[in-house]
Amino acid sequence: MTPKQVLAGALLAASLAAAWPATAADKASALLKDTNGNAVGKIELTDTPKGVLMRLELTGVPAGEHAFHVHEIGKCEPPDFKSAGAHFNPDSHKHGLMNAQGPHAGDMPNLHVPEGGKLSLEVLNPMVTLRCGTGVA
Ligand SMILES: [Cu+2]
Ligand SMILES: [Zn+2]
Repeated sequence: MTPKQVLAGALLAASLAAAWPATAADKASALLKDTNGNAVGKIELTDTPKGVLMRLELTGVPAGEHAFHVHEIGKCEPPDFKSAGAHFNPDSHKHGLMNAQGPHAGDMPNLHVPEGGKLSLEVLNPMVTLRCGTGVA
């Protein structure tokens, strides 16, 4: 991954690191930081009957296209966030939403951050859940 991709991917991993302990309810949220420890927004996760709805508010993120994934380990250590591990992939699929043998459950559409570095968006990932012990097809 390029540094930019690592940034966005790690954003979610960071959020999950903070979110997992609070998953008794059907919501979780976290503040997001970049690799330098600067605050760059927040994410709110809501469990729905069809997957996890993610409301993302980014500020001060470099403009351009960023990959966005759920990673397998809820732990985000700078400077490279490799502690987050690979993409969440409990079913041993291949990477990519367009891959015939894919996708990873953690694969999601790329984020397109405009000039100014602010982005608000909601995305539903139908392949993950906040509930422990309940698989999602
Ligand atoms: Cu990633
Ligand atoms: Zn992947």
